Amino acid sequence: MRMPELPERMRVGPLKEGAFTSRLHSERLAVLLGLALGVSFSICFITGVLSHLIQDPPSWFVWPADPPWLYRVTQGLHVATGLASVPLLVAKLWTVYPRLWTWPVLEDVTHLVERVSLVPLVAGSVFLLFTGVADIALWYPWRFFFTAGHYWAAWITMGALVVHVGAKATMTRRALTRSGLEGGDEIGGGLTRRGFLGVVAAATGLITVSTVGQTFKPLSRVGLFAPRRPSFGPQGFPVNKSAFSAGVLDTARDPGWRLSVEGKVDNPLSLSLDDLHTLPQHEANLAIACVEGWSASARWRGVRVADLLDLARTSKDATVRVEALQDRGLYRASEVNRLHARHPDTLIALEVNGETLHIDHGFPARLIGPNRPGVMQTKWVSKLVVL
Ligand SMILES: Nc1nc2c(c(=O)[nH]1)N[C@H]1C(S)=C(S)[C@@H](COP(=O)(O)O)O[C@H]1N2
Ligand SMILES: [Mo]
Repeated sequence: MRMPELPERMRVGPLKEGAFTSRLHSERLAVLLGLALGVSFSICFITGVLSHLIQDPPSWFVWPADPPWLYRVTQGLHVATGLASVPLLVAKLWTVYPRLWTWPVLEDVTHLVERVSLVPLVAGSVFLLFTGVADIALWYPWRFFFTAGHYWAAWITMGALVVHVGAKATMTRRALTRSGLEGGDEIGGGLTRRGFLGVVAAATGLITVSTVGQTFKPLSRVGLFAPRRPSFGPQGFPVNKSAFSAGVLDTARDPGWRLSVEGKVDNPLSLSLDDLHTLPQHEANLAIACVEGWSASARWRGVRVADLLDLARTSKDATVRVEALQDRGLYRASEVNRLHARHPDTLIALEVNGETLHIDHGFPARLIGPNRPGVMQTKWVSKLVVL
């Protein structure tokens, strides 16, 4: 079935032939921007799914504790590629939006599928980048839970992207084999295509360079737009959640504070802060790598989780749930898998950079371990429950 020709009286506004005069609405430009977005979205998706698996592991997934810097890199990439996608997406949408007014609206079934897949693709992309940017700015102008919304939108968007890539494969190949970006540039004024691509590349580069310093030390001095400065905060690194906002100011300062080790143990423990100080202390250089893309290293000192587990007599492959004094909030507990629990650098830290922990860094004791998302480095610990 063929769509009829567009009736004469409807050929107005954007439906008029030649309504879009800019040479920037070119197929080849759309393809180049699409390829760049394909790469950034793929890296962003893989690193995002990985972060999700680490925080909510299915039974077949055990995230290793080594190498200790791996999560810092994958999550740094997640946020950096997400931010870099913003100018790319804006440019891509600008380049292709006239196609919304092409006639016939539908040619055949393949065309229908391709058109329909644009709805989740465009809406999902905009949603992902908007919620991601808002999240790293700690701004939550919505009512759903960010992580779940962002995660499911990513699957829908990537599904739509696969359909889109499939539908555009032939056109992409055609556009790429045609030579030169400047073809057609003799018509119309304004920015050339090469110039436009240059502007987009510069914007992408600028966003990356001015934000990646929040996790990449050499660029921290030019991190003008980085939401966090890795060296800004008590004891030289940032605080997202203060003791005040977690509602633990009093319980954390209570001299009667104790750390209990319970659950599947033969010898349950209840240790005071002094007890913890009399146990062997270990030091490790470890980073807090927040899911928001910032990270900061420090030298931590405290008691090995493995030593506590041995004292409490647990099985060697025990998983541990670490609970905070906090009685509300999503990050009041985290799970330590068997590899992390037995790693010699996974600590219940009492000190950082040579000082007693600041209350906003988790005094009297916090969990800190290698290769863990920041949200799983629980502060104000009061309980280890062996599962
Ligand atoms: N008890 C508790 N621990 C917590 C959090 C929290 O909200 N409550 N926030 C986590 C997050 S998101 C990060 S990135 C690290 C470092 O957070 P900070 O900047 O708040 O110290 O601590 C983690 N530990
Ligand atoms: Mo975080």
